[in-house]
Amino acid sequence: MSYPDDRVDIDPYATNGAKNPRPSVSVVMPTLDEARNLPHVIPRLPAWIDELIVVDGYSTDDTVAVAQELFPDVRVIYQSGQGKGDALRCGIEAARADIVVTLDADGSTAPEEIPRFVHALAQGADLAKGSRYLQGGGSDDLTLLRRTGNKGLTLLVNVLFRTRYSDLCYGYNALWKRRARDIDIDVDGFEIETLLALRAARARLRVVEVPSWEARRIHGGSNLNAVRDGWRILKLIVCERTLRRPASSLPNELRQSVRRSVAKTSSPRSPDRGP
Ligand SMILES: Nc1nc2c(ncn2[C@@H]2O[C@H](COP(=O)(O)OP(=O)(O)O)[C@@H](O)[C@H]2O)c(=O)[nH]1
Ligand SMILES: [Mg+2]
Repeated sequence: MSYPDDRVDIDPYATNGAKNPRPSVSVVMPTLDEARNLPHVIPRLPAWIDELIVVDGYSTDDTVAVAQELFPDVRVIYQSGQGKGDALRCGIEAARADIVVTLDADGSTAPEEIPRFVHALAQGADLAKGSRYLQGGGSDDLTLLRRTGNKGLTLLVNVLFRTRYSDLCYGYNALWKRRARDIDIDVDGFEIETLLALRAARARLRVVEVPSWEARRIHGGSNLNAVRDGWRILKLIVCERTLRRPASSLPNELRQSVRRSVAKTSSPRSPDRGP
């Protein structure tokens, strides 16, 4: 598959003309104390995106002010709950464009790769899933523990769900906004990426993996805890497999109790925690 030249700021639809009207693109960026990283990310966004949504988790630094200074048209929303999954749910719900791209704010996911994701969707995919294990992808940010855990969980999912994912737990993804209903995000934490992959498989969506290079976070430390969040992901996989149907089709009460049991192990960082 060929991709538009990532290093040039081009609109992947520019050549389509009036025949294929260009779908609009929202970039959803969850932020938690990323003020020092945003200057390394926001200026690199392609000029042709239609919307930048920063979903802030009540940062204690100047994240919101820095985002507004760097991108005056930014839509800032504050997440209603806690955790990255909750932030992405709020951001995807708020997105007004046809396509939603999820991008980290810490400098680890490259804005220059956005055309690859958009291109994959334009070519017919429902979900474009970043992979650090395809040729052209890789990571400077994976510890041995995270690499091993991700490999094991990916294998487990491929066996249980008959999928062929190469990289389960990676936060760089894009989907058509109209497909968000099939995914129905109902997890709060870092298991969000796994949920996207599992629900997409179960809804028989067309998933295309896109090679992606994960850089090291520029400033600060990760909010992810490999053991705690790995456990949450494992519980989610078992839960999705044993229920055998989307949790969204279950009666509301049962669905809430499943959500509670998945979320029980720990709660993500509370909004009033210090830096
Ligand atoms: N709004 C919000 N963003 C979060 C939360 N946790 C992490 N993020 C953001 O999600 C992205 C990925 O988080 P990070 O801590 O780097 O996790 P890692 O990339 O898996 O190591 C970054 O942009 C974070 O600022 C949260 O609870 N709320
Ligand atoms: Mg990161």
